[in-house]
Amino acid sequence: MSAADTNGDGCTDLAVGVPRQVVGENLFRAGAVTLLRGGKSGLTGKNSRQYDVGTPGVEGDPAEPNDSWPGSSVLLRDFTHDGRAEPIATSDEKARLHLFPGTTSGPTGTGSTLLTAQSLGLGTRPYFAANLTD
Ligand SMILES: [Ca+2]
Repeated sequence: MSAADTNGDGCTDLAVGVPRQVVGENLFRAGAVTLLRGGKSGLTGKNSRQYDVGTPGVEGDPAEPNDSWPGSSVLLRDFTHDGRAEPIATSDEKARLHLFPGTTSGPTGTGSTLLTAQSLGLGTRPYFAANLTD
């Protein structure tokens, strides 16, 4: 779980990792991240959004049964220094990180990035990205 402003409206949003979230009818243990919006009156479910392997632009195979996808851990940080925090989410079973770019309407799967120890030149590290500390 992590809290930060993801769309630059001045209100703090909350990202919640949902490990092993079932996606669709046959993706068990897929995992997801749910983003709840902060508003002038506080946290709300209005305009909340789920990010998972079925989100357009997210790398993964929605047809692969039991694919493990982020939700183990999630962190919101403004990696791009534009005033909006981007979610980065882990899938510990697959040792990978998913980074979602921010927009004025919030994070999006379009243009999301999959990072692994190998893609970062760190070799094989099976527990890479196991936990993100807020
Ligand atoms: Ca940003």
